[in-house]
Amino acid sequence: MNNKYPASSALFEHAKEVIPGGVNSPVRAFRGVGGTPLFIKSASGATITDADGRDYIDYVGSWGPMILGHAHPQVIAAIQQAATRGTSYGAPTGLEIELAQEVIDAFPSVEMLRLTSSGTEATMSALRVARGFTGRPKIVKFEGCYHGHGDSLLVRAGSGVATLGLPDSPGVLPEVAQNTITVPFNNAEALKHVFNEAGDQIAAVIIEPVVGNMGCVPPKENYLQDIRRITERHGAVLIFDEVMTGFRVARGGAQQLYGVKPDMTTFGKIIGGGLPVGAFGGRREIMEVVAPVGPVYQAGTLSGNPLAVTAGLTTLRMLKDPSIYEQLESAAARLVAGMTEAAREAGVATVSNRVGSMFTTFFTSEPVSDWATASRSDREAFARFFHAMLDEGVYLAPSQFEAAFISTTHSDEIIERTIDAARKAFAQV
Ligand code: HOZ
Repeated sequence: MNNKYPASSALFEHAKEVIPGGVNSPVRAFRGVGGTPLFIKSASGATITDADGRDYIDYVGSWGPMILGHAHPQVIAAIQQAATRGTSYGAPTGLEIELAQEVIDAFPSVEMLRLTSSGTEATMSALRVARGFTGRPKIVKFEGCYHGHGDSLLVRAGSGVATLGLPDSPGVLPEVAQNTITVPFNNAEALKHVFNEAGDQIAAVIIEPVVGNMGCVPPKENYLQDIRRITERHGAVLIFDEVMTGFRVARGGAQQLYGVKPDMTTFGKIIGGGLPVGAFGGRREIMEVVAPVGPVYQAGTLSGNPLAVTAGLTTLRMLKDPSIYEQLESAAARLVAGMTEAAREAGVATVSNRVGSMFTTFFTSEPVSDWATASRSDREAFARFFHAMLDEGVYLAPSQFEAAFISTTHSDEIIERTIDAARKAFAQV
């Protein structure tokens, strides 16, 4: 029993009896930092409340979706209204067209979109489509990037896989894994080399254009442009996984920010407004291989679920106000500057990477640009910082290899409180 968090601790003990590891997704288990995961009772704005009744400033934001803060009144009202009309039909609705249109309008590279219920389904399906379209077997992913838990993608993956230090997952057949080639992020030469060796076998390159899953790692200047050129030259499908970055780093995602047009894009998180929605889309010619137009099968009972689509649509429409992205940018910049200063004052070596309202403070003194550099961070120092922040009422992702997210409800006052908390927490590292 953890006396600091008696209610969470009791729930965790019970959960472990009936749910593997007590959690329904490994990243929640605090394995990277030790201790008892907080069980959450409610959330509102930038605050989450745990089972012991304690409030925390939340920088997890459900791992990205809650860009407008928790329980936004407009989103909640829309969901409540939608629920009175029934919660699932297993038949098409006009709402799905509206959501697809919002995404297409924001992402010029996307001409058609198929909705799923999660980001994992979206990336898995996008790869199948790319293979069906090109008739090639292999895919390329980047070390430390994470694209959900589809078999071909659990190879040198980031997020929970990196946090737990797992080798490539048992249960993934070697013949599946051997069709996944991995290369270091931010190294165009390594990708060129792979294409020179096996270019005519490669169906797709899938990338988080701004990585969130080894912590936040931005692309180097012209890196995404280089990848675009290489894939184009070899006729491989370029897939931007914008599950995290879509509508986050800019309305039009990382592809808008860096001016690169992929062939396909995957979505999740924000497009569901906190309910389960994913999507994959891209050039019409590619998307028309998807059943029932084409032969590549992909399906889902709850795909395009009316409640989830309503939450997403309401969120995307509210995000049309460009001042929102300015506000997020300045809040995040202020927070990261404040934390950097606090670390410096405490004599703790940190490097912070930030793109818009997502960021990670790495406990290292070298620039972090790929998995090799991210993985050299001092995870024990991170764990001490994490728990000290928790004591100060700030909830960060419980791993060095995750991004923090800011919402529109992270006011100036909340940012200042977080910087004060960081000052005290760095002193204990
Ligand atoms: N991409 C999220 C973590 N980096 C997913 C959350 C989860 O795995 O539960």
